[in-house]
Amino acid sequence: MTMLSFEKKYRVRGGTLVGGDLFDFWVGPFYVGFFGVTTAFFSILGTALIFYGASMGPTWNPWQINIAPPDLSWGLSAAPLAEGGLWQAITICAIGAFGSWALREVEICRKLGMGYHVPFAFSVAIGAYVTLVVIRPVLMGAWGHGFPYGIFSHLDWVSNVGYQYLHFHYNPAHMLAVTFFFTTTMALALHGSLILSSVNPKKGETVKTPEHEDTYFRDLIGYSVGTLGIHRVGLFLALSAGFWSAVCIVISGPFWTRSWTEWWSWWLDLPIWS
Ligand code: UQ2
Repeated sequence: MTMLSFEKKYRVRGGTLVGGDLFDFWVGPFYVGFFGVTTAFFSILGTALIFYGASMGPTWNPWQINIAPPDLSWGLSAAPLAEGGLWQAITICAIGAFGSWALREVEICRKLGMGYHVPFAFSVAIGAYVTLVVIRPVLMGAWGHGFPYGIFSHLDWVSNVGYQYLHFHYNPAHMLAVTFFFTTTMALALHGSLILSSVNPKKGETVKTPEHEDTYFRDLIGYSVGTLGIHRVGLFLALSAGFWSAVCIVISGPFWTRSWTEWWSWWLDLPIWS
């Protein structure tokens, strides 16, 4: 089916979660929907608030602009705009925009009769962000535990929080997260290179079949996970990276306050050594 006749077939009303037919239309290539409107609302408002926050600060240098969360002394209350309230409003806008985007993805899945894998995957990323700026700060009793919005300032935050636990690389959930990030890049490198090696031949050569891809890995390591399987592996690896990232930061503070190197003393404390 050509793209144009396919579009005619699927660009029909229905599948919306809220609003019925109200926003059930396209603008150029983009589906709008109720959540397209809320995405635009939250992202425009949030971006405007970031510019407002930057205008109150000492610099327009994009690397140095910083919008900080409230001081810890504000606890979990609403702070004045200039004292972290902007950070709170921007966080609400960010969650509103990310959530709206995910729900717009769901509506598009429903229109097309597809699975919800893409919005599910995006939700894991949203979950990691929400863990950083809502769940962990709430568990620790202050919005001031959220990370600041700024290129260098958020890097400083990561470094400082890491050193608070002496050696963050000893955090077992951090170890899992890092391992999944690296394995994700390896799997994508294997998959991307394998696909290009078979379906992007040089001039005059023919495109190879999936059997070539299977056989390549059977010859090399005695096993092929398969053309569908590699995408399952890839999704699992990528979602695991995000999931364990969220776990590794949410346990730091709420469930473990000392050095992460010290956590491993459970091993030395095993009764079998005595
Ligand atoms: C594969 C396959 C693909 C692939 C890749 C493999 C034909 C086009 C990359 C090889 C992958 C394996 C053996 C599993 C890797 C596992 C981890 C945890 C990295 O067999 O089928 O499809 O792209």
